[in-house]
Amino acid sequence: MNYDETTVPAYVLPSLLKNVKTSAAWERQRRPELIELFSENVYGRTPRTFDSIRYQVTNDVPDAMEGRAHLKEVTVTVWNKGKSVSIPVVLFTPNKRKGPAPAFLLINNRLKRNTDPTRTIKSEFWPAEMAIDSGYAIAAFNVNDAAPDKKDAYQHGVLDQLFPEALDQPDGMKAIGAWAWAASRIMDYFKTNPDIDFKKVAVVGHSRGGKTALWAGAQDTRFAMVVSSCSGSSGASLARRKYGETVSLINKQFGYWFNDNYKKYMNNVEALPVDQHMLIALIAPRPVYTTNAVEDRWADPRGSYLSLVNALPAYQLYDKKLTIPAAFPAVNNPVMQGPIGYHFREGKHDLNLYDWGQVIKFAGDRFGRM
Ligand code: GTR
Repeated sequence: MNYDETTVPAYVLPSLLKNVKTSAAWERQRRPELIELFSENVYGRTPRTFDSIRYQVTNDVPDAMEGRAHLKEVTVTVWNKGKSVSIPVVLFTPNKRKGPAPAFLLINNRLKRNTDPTRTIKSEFWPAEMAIDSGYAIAAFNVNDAAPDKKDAYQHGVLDQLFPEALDQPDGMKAIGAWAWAASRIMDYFKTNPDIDFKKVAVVGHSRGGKTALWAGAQDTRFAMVVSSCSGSSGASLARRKYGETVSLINKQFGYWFNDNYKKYMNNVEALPVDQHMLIALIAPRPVYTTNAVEDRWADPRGSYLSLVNALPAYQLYDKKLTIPAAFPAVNNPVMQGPIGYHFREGKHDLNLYDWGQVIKFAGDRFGRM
């Protein structure tokens, strides 16, 4: 595996804009083309329809966190062709607020204890108190409830119950597709909850969850912001650099996250019609914040910053003057320029209080402070 910058190959990224020169043409033509290319070659196609959806509040505590927050545990159940899948959601909304609250939705790829509704366990991975005290609602669902994060069991959930055809098709979605699809169903629920400012929902994820947050935000423009922590290969980092985790390595270990077509590029990444800067560009003009950590070379921090640099032309269709520094930022020195945010922090592969602190600052400047 390559951790040596001097052996990164010379590479040419596929053209982001092609001939597109305006935001209108981007939205009409290039954006759908790119979603199609990522669906076909990387994450799989996301089913457009299902039969019905239902939201059931299973626990309602108006005075959680010593009265500072309203806790709701909600089960989102989706039906298709007579079968169903239920995804539990934990949601805290701040009691002190002027109107509906902006919200963070974490795609939780770790244990449920990280999103403990009783707050007996407090985790930096989902610092609910910090969000609430900053005026944000904070929610989470666990990826395993949509598609178990295991090579031999990922089918059992959204895929085998609701969309079994996806399992047989080379461009059918697999685990990441199912997780992103689930994030959009939580968004469906948010729309029915008057305590949440539906126009100010940020989807957040770490690592495999960070890859998923990007893909969810790329497709579903209802997400007003995307936060992707240490997402690395097939997330925020450029595949063609072949630094750290490559397309080949990730498909060997985690092939079930991606569609079958992606395997064609394991030893031929140059032929992949997309690279990850295009995934970032699909979020334009909405704010995106990505992070990396010094001790996480596996996720190719530099390659992830280069994705932002190379996504910039799409953002500039909306704001000609927007720039970000060309040089890779120094450690613990966040970049926040218009809709683009990034930091490279000390420490390991994680989503922690430092990350959330920067993200809350970034969101405050863009969503307005509470
Ligand atoms: C690693 C994997 C990464 C990343 C990480 C995680 O083992 O190689 O792509 O997704 O897991 O999700 O923590």
